[in-house]
Amino acid sequence: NDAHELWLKKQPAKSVVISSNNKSVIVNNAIEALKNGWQGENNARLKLRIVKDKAINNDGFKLDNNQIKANTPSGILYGVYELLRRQQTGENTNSILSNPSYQNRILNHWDNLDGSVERGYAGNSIFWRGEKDLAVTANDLELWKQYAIANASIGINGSAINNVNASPKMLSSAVLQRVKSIADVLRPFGIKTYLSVNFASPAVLGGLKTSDPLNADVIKWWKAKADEIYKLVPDFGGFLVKANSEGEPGPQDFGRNHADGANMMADILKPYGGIVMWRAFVYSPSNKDRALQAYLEFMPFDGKFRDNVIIQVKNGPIDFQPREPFSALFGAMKKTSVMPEFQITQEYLGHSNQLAFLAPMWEETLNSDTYQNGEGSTVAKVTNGSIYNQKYTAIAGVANIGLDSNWCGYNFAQANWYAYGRLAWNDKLKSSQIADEWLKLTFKSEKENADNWTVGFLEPVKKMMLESREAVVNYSMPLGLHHIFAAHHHYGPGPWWAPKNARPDWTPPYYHQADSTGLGFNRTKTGSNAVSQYHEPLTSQLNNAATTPEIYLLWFHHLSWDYKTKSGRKLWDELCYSYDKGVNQVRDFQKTWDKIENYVDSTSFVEMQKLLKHQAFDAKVYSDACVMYFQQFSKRPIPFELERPVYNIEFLQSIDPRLIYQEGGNFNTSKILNS
Ligand code: BDP
Repeated sequence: NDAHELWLKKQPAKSVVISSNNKSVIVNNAIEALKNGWQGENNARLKLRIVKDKAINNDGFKLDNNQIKANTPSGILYGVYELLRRQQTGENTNSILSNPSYQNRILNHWDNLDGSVERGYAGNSIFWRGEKDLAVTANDLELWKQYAIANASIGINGSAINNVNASPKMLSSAVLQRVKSIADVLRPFGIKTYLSVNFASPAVLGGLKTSDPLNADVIKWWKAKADEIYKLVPDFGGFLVKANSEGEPGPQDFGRNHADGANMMADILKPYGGIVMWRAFVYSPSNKDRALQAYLEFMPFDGKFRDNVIIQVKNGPIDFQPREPFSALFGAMKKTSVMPEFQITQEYLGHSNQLAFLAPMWEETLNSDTYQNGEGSTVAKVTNGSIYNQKYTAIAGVANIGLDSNWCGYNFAQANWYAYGRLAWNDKLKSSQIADEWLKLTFKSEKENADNWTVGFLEPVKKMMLESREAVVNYSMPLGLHHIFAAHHHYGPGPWWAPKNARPDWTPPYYHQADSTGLGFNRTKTGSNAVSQYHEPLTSQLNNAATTPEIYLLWFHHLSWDYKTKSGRKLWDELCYSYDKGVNQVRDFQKTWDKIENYVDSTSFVEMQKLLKHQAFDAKVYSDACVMYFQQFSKRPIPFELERPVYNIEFLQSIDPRLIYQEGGNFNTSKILNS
């Protein structure tokens, strides 16, 4: 099992005779994929046909009796990969019509020009090595090609290739040459290139006095820049913009608003067919509840954006926590295109040291009912164009990809890249099906006896994957808790962290509100009233603890330690039970994995065994830290039937949780802080 091959393991291919009515580079790449991977009947005849079929949308396709039909070359490419996947996983290959849920299925790379990756846990950037090292090497070209193939195989058709915290230098002519080279490699696989842009580029890079979006010179500057880009990259996708957020510049610096800023860019990109993805990730310390702010700041502009602007909204109102309710902006902006942003990289879910299969999280968000256009107005439907009339539809995932030989930091993290692409293509897919596919593509080899493999490997490992994100929630932030991670690096527990001069909305006590009376953030009508941003019946449901789904309980309510939860246990006890459950889930994962040793190569086996051991350590650290910290407020005993804490809270407060674990399960004592 060569992890670098991802889910595209080389199999000995049978021979196939292909006829095609199209000779584009994309179709040629599709033909090459077929020749390398055909698992059907030997010497089969396969037809690839570009047609005009009204049942097929965008880059969708039909698969029937050894024939693939599509309206576009990309559609043929996706049809081919669907066929190859079905051959490998043993699914039927006839009478299939498949249309993408979203037109633009984009990866956001938080890659910096210097080669580092913000929140990246898989090595440095595959795109950048520094502004002095822009020359394109043969290795670069080969790696980008492999990246493009992997994306095409799961339907991803866009890459924003630099960090949303964008350096103005990204738009320099020298850097744009490299952007062109990247785009030239991605294009033959149906992938458009996008750039994150810094709003202050006209001043910082262009030397203008201002970056005011209504200033004529500024507009001229952006226009010239767009011309330059489109000469190099004729199918350039557009701009991704983080403006007036976490210190990034934006239109508000010049007394303008989000619509002024986004529309200026949209007007410039329009003649080229480009789009602007304008992020709604905004919050400032002055407001009383961070969860309210994106909604408050963006709702007044609903209907004010050009049709080639899409507001890019993170799945939850705060920030990619292990669990959040959906952002209230979904469905509420009825006259504006809105796209979901998911995070594939595990910033808040254990980096690349913990197993967390994220499809269940995204499925949960996509299936959440916003009720904004009646029952059934799920997040998926209010963003994919099936309810509102959006000219463009899109979805973004913050990539977990780097230079590590396995691309993603650990083997199973590849499943998250895979899952994101599959869900972006088909937002109705079930996590279980995605896990099933990925496991078969990644681990199943010819020699396995199918029955044994299914019972001995596939089923238990799939179960482990499907439970893994919930386990992280349980041992870190159960019952709607959020943002109680350690500061800065966001790894491990930090519920106590609140230095005097820290921004309050960056400190965990702001979010958990633990005190002698109870725990949780009151976002009901008697609190910050975030519940009012949701549509009925959600407002009423969430306003009442008894009707709030327990997974969101402490997100919306500050409840007494004795509050009776659905299990019949008091809140304090339930909290302890949740943490304990998370720890035990990971220990069960270890047992599951140890049993499957005979089904995988030893490298994969040992890697995962080590990872789960590390995760078990981390889970216990998280659980002990939170239980003991909250116990200082609850002043109640840990239910006697549960395992006791094993670490001291003073110790846990003194360590950097990223550095304390040493391979094999020893403490790295040199990394104990204050010692
Ligand atoms: C937060 C990350 C930060 C990103 C920011 C964003 O901690 O590194 O820059 O989101 O999405 O989750 O802009």
